Amino acid sequence: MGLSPSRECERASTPAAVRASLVPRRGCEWPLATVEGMLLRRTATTPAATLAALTLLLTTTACGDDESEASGGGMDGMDMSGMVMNDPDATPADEVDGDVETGDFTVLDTAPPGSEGVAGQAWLAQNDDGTTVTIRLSGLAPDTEYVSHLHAQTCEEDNGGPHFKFDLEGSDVPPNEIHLGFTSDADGGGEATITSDEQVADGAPAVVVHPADAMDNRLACADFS
Ligand SMILES: [Cu+2]
Repeated sequence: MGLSPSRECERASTPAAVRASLVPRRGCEWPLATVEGMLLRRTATTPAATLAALTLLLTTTACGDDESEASGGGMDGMDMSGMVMNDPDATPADEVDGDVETGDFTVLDTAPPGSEGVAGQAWLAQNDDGTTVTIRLSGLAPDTEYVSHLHAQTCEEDNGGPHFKFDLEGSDVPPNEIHLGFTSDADGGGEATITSDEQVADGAPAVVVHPADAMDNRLACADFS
């Protein structure tokens, strides 16, 4: 566990491929210690060559080839298109007067190494005013951006499946989807609330949290019930 880049990434992440490529690849993140070990073993050539390879490696970024998680991180509480993903002035879902469902976050098998301590809760509230979603987490990396979406399947079904959409044929950004974004505090805690003036009804059984810089990485999931 912990080492599960895609097959394409595995090929591209061999030391030879890393050294051969001058183009930083998205989609290929190995724990640095592992790659460093491979490089040191296999390139007992010159310290300078090893250093150059490691420097190149450090410029590569985390996985990003999953079409379903195309929207990026961006500023705290916003996605890249400037959509608001956190409304600190909204009444949190657990305090909304209406039909409130809740669930506990479970760390997914796709989470990055070091995520074992992530925990938290999510709430989905619906009433005549629409939908409110609140998430609260702990055990995250400190001072790090995270993005979360309502998903259309349960955590057990394909780690939440695709994003929930009000209009299945519509866009993959708010307001057609419900996104939440936040930056964790220095202690690894984080919270976000977002509202929609439409009800999701029973179309959004789960919420999934992703690191904002690796949106295809599903870190934690909570089922509403
Ligand atoms: Cu998601």
